[in-house]
Formats: sequence, C-alpha cells, structure tokens
Amino acid sequence: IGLEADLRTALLNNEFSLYYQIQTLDSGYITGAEALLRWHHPEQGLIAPVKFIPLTEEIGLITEIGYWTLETACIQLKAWADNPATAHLQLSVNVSPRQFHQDQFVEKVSAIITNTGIDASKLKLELTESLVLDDMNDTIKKMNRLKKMGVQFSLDDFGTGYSSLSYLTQLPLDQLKIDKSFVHNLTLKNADNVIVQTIIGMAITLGLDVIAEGVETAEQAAFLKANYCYHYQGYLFGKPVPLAEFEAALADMP
Ligand code: G
Ligand code: G
Ligand code: MN
Ligand code: NA
Repeated sequence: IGLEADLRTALLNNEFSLYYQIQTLDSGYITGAEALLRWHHPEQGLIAPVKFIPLTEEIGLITEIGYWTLETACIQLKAWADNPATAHLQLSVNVSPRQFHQDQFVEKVSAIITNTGIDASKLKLELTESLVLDDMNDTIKKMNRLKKMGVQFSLDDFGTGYSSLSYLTQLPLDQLKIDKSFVHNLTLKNADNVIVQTIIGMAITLGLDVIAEGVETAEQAAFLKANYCYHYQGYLFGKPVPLAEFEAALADMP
C-alpha cells in the first residue's frame, strides 16, 4: 500500500533513472546498451524493477512510466548521436505488454522519435513472447508500422515461452535474445548447451541477430562464440550502471 502511493508521485519527484548495461561483440567492441529502469525511493533507497514494475502494471502507471523511459532513452541516444565517438551506439528498451497494446502506442513512439530527433534505427524495443502472444494481430500491425520508421525489435527472454517457428516468421524481428536462465549453466549442463545451440540455429535460419544475456564467465562467452553467437550482455562485461559509469566503460573500450 505504501509503495503504491509512493509510486504515484515518483515520476513527479524525479525518482526514476535509467541504468545502462553494455552490449558487446566478441571483439570487445561495445555496440550499445540495454536501458534498465531504477527507482530511487526517498526512504528505502534503490528498489529493483521486479519489486515495482508488476505494481505499476496493476495500477496502470506502467504506461506513463514507460513513455518516460522511452523518452529518456531517446534523449540519451540523441546525445550519443551528436558525438562521433558514441554515434554508433544503440539502445534497447523494454516495453511492457500493457503499454504496447494501448491504442496510441505507435503514435506516441513516433512522436518521441520526432521530438528527440533520433535515428530510429538506433532504438531497439525488447518485446517478450507473452506480449506478442497476447494479441498477435495487434503486435504484427504495430511492429510493421514502427519498422517502417526504422525501429528495431528484439524478442526478450527467448526460449522461456511458447516459441514456435511459425509465429516467429510472422514477426518483423531483428534479434532474438537468449534468456539468461539457459546461459547460466552453459558448458555445465548439456541440455542447456543444446537449447542454446538450437536457439542460435533458429536465429540464423530466420536471418536474425542473436544476443545472449546473463553471460558471466569466459567459458560461457567462448561456448557462444564457438556456436556462432557474437553478441553478449552480462556481468562478465558489465552490470547495469548509471550513465557516467557506462560512459567511462566506453572510454576504456579496446
Ligand atoms: O536489472 P533488472 O533487475 O534491471 O531488470 C529486472 C526485470 O525488469 C527485467 O525483466 C526487465 O525486463 C524489467 N525491466 C527493467 N527495466 C524495465 C523497463 O524500463 N520497462 C519494463 N517494462 N521492464 C523493465
Ligand atoms: O529485460 P530482462 O529480463 O532481460 O532484464 C535483464 C535482467 O538480467 C536484469 O535484471 C539484469 O540486471 C539481469 N542481468 C543482466 N546480466 C546478468 C548476468 O550476467 N547475471 C545475472 N544473474 N543477471 C543479469
Ligand atoms: Mn530485457
Ligand atoms: Na531477458
């Protein structure tokens, strides 16, 4: 109850921020980041998204917070675009099902892209399988409209839902994101090795990029590379951090 009341004023009080987690190539080249929402509660300190995002969905605040997140991400993309050293960076942003399936989602994203002046191809929206399957028709229509503007799409938490090849071919996706639960036991558990190899194979077959999340060890990265997955995100390369720390990591890039 307390948190709910606090959430309602959190936007006004500037209590949200975005953290950035490195997305890298096998060469160490940083291609961009995933933007991850953080709530700095005035008394309780930093509150993790798992503790408040479900609540924002329940009380209908996720839409407003989601647009704040998108706009903040796009303002950051514009700042990077204006500096030759960072102009290549892409930003992945999580989208909640409730926000995506709202009537004006495409119009609002379009307005944010126009108002911030970004190159839409630098923006990657992360959709979950449950979002997609909630309403396939709505999802395909909206993805196609955003795609025409240049927006990229990644399918998050891939492998944890009902991922059939037939629905994948209907979606204008750019990337599959292998869920960290499969990466966690990679090289240690043969079943997970096979799942990861299969997901990479699916991505290649469908002509999609594939990124592994939750990469924590050099062994996992080596396995992924040997199996043709060249994009990684995980603690091995960096935790989600505030902007200044992310930019410091960029400056150290090989
Ligand atoms: O670090 P991590 O704890 O950031 O994120 C936990 C979960 O919260 C992940 O499943 C992630 O997708 C979700 N999440 C983080 N930031 C956002 C956001 O801005 N919007 C939505 N909808 N989910 C987010
Ligand atoms: O949106 P998504 O569910 O993919 O959110 C990514 C989540 O994964 C965030 O909570 C982020 O903090 C977490 N994460 C990112 N890299 C790692 C990692 O290497 N190990 C673990 N355990 N979690 C990670
Ligand atoms: Mn994500
Ligand atoms: Na995920």
